[in-house]
Amino acid sequence: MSFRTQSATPVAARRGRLVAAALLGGTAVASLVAHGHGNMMTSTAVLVATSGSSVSGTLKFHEAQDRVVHIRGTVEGLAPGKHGFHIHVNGNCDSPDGMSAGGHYAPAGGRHGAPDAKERHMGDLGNIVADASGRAEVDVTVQGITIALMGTASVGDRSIVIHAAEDDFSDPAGNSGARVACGVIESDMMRM
Ligand SMILES: [Cu+2]
Ligand SMILES: [Zn+2]
Repeated sequence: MSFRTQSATPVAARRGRLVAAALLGGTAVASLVAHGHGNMMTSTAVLVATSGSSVSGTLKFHEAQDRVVHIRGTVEGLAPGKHGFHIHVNGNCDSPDGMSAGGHYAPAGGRHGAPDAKERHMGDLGNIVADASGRAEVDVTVQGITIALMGTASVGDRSIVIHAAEDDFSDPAGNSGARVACGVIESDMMRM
């Protein structure tokens, strides 16, 4: 967890700038950020392969109700079978091994767990399942997070990481192995 501490300052600064940009970016954007009109809020994570991996994909985040986020998309280039996937704390996929994304997003703490477990990190999403051709369809609904850039459970400008192995839900990180792809969760409003 020392890594998270080291990276906290620059990431916090970047988040602050993004929020400021959102608030200054015009009436429509400011109103969406301030009021969190759920059905208008979408984000996208473009998954980029880490070094030695050929995993790619795109995940769309849609917050239809406040703090109910639907994540949908396709991931390709995987080994067949289950792969852990989580929201990680830093919106930074720059390092070749994906470690720049930091640890699991866990603003309320807790032990690592299954998505439906009583105790879990907020970013614990379970596993995706790749078919024989290495393709996984992702279609999950996550309660208790928001894609808004502000708030105590904001996953905006954080990252989503796909792992080489199955998440077995053991603490601290589910034994899910190397990071094979990483994507920053970016608001679609910021991309326009
Ligand atoms: Cu992870
Ligand atoms: Zn976790």
